Amino acid sequence: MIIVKVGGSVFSDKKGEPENFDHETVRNIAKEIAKFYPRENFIVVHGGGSFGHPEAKKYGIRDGLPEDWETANFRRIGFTETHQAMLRANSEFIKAFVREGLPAFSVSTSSVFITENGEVAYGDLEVVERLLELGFIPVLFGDVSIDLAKGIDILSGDQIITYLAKMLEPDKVIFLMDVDGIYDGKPGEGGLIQSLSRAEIGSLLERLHCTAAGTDVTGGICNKLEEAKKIAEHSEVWFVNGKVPGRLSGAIRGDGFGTRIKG
Ligand code: IP8
Repeated sequence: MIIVKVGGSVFSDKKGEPENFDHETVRNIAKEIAKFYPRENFIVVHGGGSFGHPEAKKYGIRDGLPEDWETANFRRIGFTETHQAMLRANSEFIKAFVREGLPAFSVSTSSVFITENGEVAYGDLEVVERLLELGFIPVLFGDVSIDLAKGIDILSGDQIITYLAKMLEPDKVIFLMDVDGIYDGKPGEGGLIQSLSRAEIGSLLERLHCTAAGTDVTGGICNKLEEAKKIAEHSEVWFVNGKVPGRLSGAIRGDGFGTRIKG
């Protein structure tokens, strides 16, 4: 089984118009998965990109539900609006996959996971596992979440991946990004790392100045590497460019261009 994470910046321009969607890229991703399905089972998780994040920010979802009824209700409306925005992105994914003959089935993250301060506290994977057994491709997404500490919060696609990988132990986890993989420095400055062992991640994090406080100078890569370190305990991890046709296929086959992390 292979888990594919489609980063928000792969299918959407975060700095562009709200809810812009790169149909061509997602069609290509679906076509590549269709070359391997049903020999391989897949779970797909996508991020927000230009979907969901503007609403989450506008309504202050990460600040949770306060005592004050008016503010709390403003946030409750925002919780719904943010989820609906993510459903619109998800719907485009499902349509693109179905067009390629892939039985992609939408699974709302907020109906499966409960968080505590934004971290997964509880996840019920029964439906996801049954869908896989029945030959479906479950498609989850970064979403709002019911939160034990704050009332409501956001659960990012990357955290969903870590949880799914821990529980389901897939053969591979493939992160699709808008760059060619992990660089030893900022993309364009440091060289692309094509192969990395789990043990080498710690020193790379230091070289990239990823601090314990999570300061991230390289565009989310510190967090991704931290997650990859956990996942690589049981699965092979790939970081490849999701905008370049063929790269996903290469990672699925195991001879692709990008960064491969082995345990
Ligand atoms: O792009 C965020 O998911 P991410 C989802 O994976 C929302 O961090 C609701 C903003």
